[in-house]
Amino acid sequence: MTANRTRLLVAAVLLALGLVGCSNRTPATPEATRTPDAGVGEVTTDAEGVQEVTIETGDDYVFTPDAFTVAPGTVRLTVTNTATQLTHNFMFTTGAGPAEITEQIPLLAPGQSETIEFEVTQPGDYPFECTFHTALGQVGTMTVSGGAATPTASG
Ligand SMILES: [Cu+2]
Repeated sequence: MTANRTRLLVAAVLLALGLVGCSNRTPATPEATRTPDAGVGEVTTDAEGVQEVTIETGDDYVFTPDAFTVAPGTVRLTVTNTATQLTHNFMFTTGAGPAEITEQIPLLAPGQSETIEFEVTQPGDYPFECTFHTALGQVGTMTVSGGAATPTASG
């Protein structure tokens, strides 16, 4: 009796998490449950030509924004975890982009912010993910455009 109830409960939880059930259904795109800070997702270029962009994640399974575009060159990417509960990470999906980007943020605790810097040369789409929550849809894409970066700020 108790075991049956437990099994039922486990099945219900798994169903709720979408881990079982119809597997050929396209998962719903998650939506951020928070408002991003000003300037988040905006790509700016400093005097040295370094492109800077900040993306956020929080107590949900979404990168905000989940897509941004940079030009070939140096990218300084900051990922801020505004969560009070959830730990995330950030890495480019292995073997998925036109070229490998090995820089990553292995662990981003609630309230933490980390910056990585890397070079991109080959245009195309570079998928990234939080490997803790890939199954929950916490993925995104950095697009490298064909042109060179133009400075948007001086200093
Ligand atoms: Cu995550």
